[in-house]
Amino acid sequence: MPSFTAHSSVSQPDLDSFSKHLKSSKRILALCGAGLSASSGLPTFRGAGGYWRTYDATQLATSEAFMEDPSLVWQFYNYRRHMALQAKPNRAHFALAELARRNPDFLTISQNVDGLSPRAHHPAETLELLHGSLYDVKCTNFHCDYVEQNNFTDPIVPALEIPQNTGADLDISDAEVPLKDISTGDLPHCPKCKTALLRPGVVWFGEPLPVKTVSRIDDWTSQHIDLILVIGTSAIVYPAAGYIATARKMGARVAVVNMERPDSGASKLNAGDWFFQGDARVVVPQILEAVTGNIEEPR
Ligand code: BJW
Repeated sequence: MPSFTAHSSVSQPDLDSFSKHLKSSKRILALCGAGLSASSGLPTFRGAGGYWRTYDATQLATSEAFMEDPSLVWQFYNYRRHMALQAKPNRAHFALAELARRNPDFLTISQNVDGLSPRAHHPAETLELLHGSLYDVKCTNFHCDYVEQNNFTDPIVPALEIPQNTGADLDISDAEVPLKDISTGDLPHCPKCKTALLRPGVVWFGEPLPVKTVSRIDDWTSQHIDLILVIGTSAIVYPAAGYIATARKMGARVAVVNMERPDSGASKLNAGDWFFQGDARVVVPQILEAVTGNIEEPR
C-alpha cells in the first residue's frame, strides 16, 4: 500500500519520483485552467458552476451572444470582473510564481482571464495569457484599433453597477435575482471612434488567439522540454490543449493536477505520467515544494 502525505491524496512514492524529476528539470511548461482559481471562489466553465443564471457560460463567451444581446454579455463580464477583483490568488498561484523566480526557463500558459496569476506577482515575462484578460477592453469596430489594458474600473460604466441590498451585492448569477434592463447606449463605448461598443479583451470561440502570445509559445516549445504541469483544465479547448501533445513530442514528462482523473481529452494519462488528484490550492504547493520551499497561505 502506498503511503499518503497528510491532507492530500498525493502518495509519497509519486511525490518522491516527481520531486526528483522536478529538481533535475531545466525547461518546464505549465498549462493552467479554471481549476487553478476554483479555490479562490471563481467558477469553472464546465460541470457544476458552469452556468451563469440559466446560461451555459461557454455560450455567453461568444461573439454571437455579444451581437445578439450585448447588455446580457456585458452584465456577465462586468460581474466576473467584479468577482475576480474581490477574489484573492491562492497558494497555487503563489507557488507557480515562486517556481518562475527559481527556475529561469519556466513558462506558464494560462487560459484564465481572471488576473489572479499577475496579482500573485507571477513574473510577467514567464506568463502568457492565452485567452486574454477580463481587464482588457477593445473596440468592436473592425476599422478602429482601440485597445485598453489593465482597466480595473468597477463597474466599468455606472449602468453596470451590481445592484445591492442593504450594502451587499445581489448575486446576479442567480436567475432568481432580476437583471437590470440596460440600454445599448449605456454600455461601454469606444473613446476613440466614439461610435462602437467596447467589448471584453478575451478570446471567444472561433476567434484567433493573440499573435504575439502564440508565436512566443511556438518558439519556446520548439526546443526540448523536461516537464509539463497540466493544472485545473479540462484540456478540451484548442489550441491550449494541443500544447500537452507538443510538450510530449519535445520530450516532456507530464504531471496532471485535477480534482478528477482525466479519462478523455488531451490530458488523458499515459504510462509514466503523474496524476495528482485534488484541489490545486493544496496539491500544487505540495508538489513544487522541493524547489519553491514552503508557500504560506496568503492573508
Ligand atoms: C479543478 C479544481 C480544483 C475544478 N483544483 N482542478 C481543434 C480541434 C477541435 C476544435 C478546435 C481545434 N482548434 C480550434 C478549435 C475550435 C475551438 C475549440 O477548441 N473548440 C473545442 C471546444 C472543441 N477553439 C477556438 O475557437 C479557439 N480559437 C481558435 O482556434 O481560432 C482559430 C482561428 C485562427 C484564425 C482566425 C480565426 C480563428 C479559441 C478558444 C477560446 C476559448 N475561450 C474561452 C472563454 C474565454 C473568455 C472567458 O473567460 O469568458 O476560454 S471558453 C473557456 O474554456 C475559457 C477557458 O479558458 C477555456 C478552457 O476551460 P478550462 O480552463 O479548462 O475550464 P473547464 O471548466 O473546462 O475545466 C476546469 C477543470 O478544472 C476541470 O477539469 C475540473 O475537474 C478541474 N477543477 N476545480 C484542480 N480546485
